[in-house]
Amino acid sequence: MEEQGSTRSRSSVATWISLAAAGLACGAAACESAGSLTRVVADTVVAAPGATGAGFGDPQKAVNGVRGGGDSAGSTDVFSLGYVAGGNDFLVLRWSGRRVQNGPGADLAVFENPFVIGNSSAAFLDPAIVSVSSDGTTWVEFPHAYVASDPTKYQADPSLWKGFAGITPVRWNVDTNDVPPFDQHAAGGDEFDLDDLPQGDAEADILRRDGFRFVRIQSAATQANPDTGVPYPHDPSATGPDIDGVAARYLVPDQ
Ligand SMILES: [Ca+2]
Ligand SMILES: [Ca+2]
Ligand SMILES: [Ca+2]
Repeated sequence: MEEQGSTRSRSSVATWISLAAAGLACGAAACESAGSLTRVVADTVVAAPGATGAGFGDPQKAVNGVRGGGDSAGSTDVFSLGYVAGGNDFLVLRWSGRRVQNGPGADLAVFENPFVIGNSSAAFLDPAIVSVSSDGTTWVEFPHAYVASDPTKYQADPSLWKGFAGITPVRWNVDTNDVPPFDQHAAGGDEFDLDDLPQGDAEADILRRDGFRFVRIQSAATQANPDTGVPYPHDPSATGPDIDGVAARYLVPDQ
C-alpha cells in the first residue's frame, strides 16, 4: 500500500480540485442537502461494539446529522460510548465511497455534547481520543494531553484538555442552526488537522499525505495517560462520550 501512496495522492488531489471547480467539494453545511456523495458528515458505522440499537445505544445517531444543543445544553441526538475497554468504549465511522484529504486548516470536526455549567467557565465534559486510519486496522491518534496540575484528578476546565474531542459545546444543528461545520465559532465542536499528527511517524506521514478513510472515537477514561500510567480521570457523573456526528472538510471519491 505504501508504494502506491503517492500515485493515489496525486489522483485524489486532482479529483478534489476538479470537484471544487464544479462547486461540489464540501466545506459547508450546504453540502448536506446536495446528495449522499457530497454529505460532509460520516455516514457509515463501521464498528460500535456497545450498540444496543435503541436510544443512546443506536449508533445511527452518530451518522444521522449533527443536532447540537448550543452552549448550555447537550444534544440528545447521540450514540453513547461507555467505559468498558474494548467492549463499548469506541466507535468507528467512515464516509461512504469517499476518503478524507488533508487540506488547509482543520480537516475533521467531532461533535459530542459538552455544555457549559451555568454561568461558570466549567463545562460538563466527557473527553474522547480521536484516531484515523486508511485501512481500519492501523490507527494514528491525534496528539492530546491533559495538562492539569494533578493529572490524576478530574477537572471540568475545557482549557486543560488539549487535543481531545468532547470539549467544545456544539452550536451546529442541521434542523435549527445549519451553519458551516468548519466555522468553529458558529458550529462549535472540536477540530482536528492531519498536519498535527505526530512527526517522524511513518504511518502518520502517509495519512498526512494521502488522507484517511476511517475515524475512531474512544473514551479517554479507558485509556492510559502516558503522563500518569493510569487512565484519564473523568467526571464522576459521566458515563461515556456521546457522539452526535463527525464532519470532514476535504472529501474525494475513493477509487
Ligand atoms: Ca489540514
Ligand atoms: Ca457527553
Ligand atoms: Ca446525530
